[in-house]
This record gives sequence, structure tokens and C-alpha cells, in this order.
Amino acid sequence: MSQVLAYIGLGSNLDRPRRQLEQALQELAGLPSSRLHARSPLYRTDPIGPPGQPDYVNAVAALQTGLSAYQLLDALQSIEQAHDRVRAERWGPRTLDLDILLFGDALISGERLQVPHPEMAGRPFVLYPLADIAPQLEVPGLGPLAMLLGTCPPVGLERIHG
Ligand code: ROI
Repeated sequence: MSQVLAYIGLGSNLDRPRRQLEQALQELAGLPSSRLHARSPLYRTDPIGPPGQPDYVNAVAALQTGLSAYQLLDALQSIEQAHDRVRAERWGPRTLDLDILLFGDALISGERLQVPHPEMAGRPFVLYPLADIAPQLEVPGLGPLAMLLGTCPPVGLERIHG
């Protein structure tokens, strides 16, 4: 079976965010035909979007998987739902958000799924944890990750220790 390295962004700002992410990482590791290849440290990050919501905890995982991109998307949405995610408000607080950032070197522009994730280049809470686990990464269609970091300063995030 052909295997792809997929990068997944994790975020939470409700209901014990660190625990949400640690649990979600275990659930990613348990997906069929998949293996957790790497995970970044957790970061506390300032919310981007509507003000007045709690800080986020963010991380990025690299998953080696034999699933297709859409099978992976379905699996991520089931995990989100199991974490009681309520899709109440656009850009509002959430218990767990799992985004496919990259899927090998694929370029996907569907209705349900766009890869690379269309907003990743401007989001420090994605780029810095991604650089922790894949500093040499070439982002399909966008260029070297190192170049993207140069135009996205590490503002509003701090690595969580322990
Ligand atoms: N802000 C931060 N810091 N982290 C997120 O994961 C995140 N996710 C979102 C919006 C609401 C855009 N803001 C975020 O979906």
C-alpha cells in the first residue's frame, strides 16, 4: 500500500485544551493504516479571530498513512466529533480542531478539503510547530518552510514545557 506523510494541525481552546490535544495525538496514532511519525511540542497561542475567547493550545503532527486524503479527513472529523466539538460559530472557540495542512506533495482544491491548508502561510501557530518537526520542509505550491517563517514572525505563541 502506498504511504504518504500527512501533516495535521491540532488546536483547542475549551475544556482542558492540553488534555484534548494529548488525547487527539493518541487517537491519530491509532488510525487504521497509519503511524504517528512525529509530533511537535504544545504551544500556548493568542487567539486569531474574534476577540474575547480563551488562549489556544496548538501543535502539529506528522502522520504516515495509507489512507486517502478524504479518508483521513473523515477520520479527523470523527475524532473532532468524539471530542464534543460543536460547530457553533465561525472562528469561535472549539474543543478540538484537526486540519490537514499537507498531504505528501498533493495539491487539493475541493469543496470539503483544500491542501495545502489555505491559511497556513500566515499562521504562526501552524508554521512554528511545523518547523519543530520538519525544518527542511518544502511546502507544495508555496516554497520552503524556512521562507514562510521569514514573513510570519513568532508573535503570540510560547512553547509549553512539561
Ligand atoms: N487561533 C489560534 N491561536 N489557534 C487556533 O488553532 C485557531 N483556530 C481557529 C481560529 C479561530 C482562526 N483562531 C485560532 O480556527
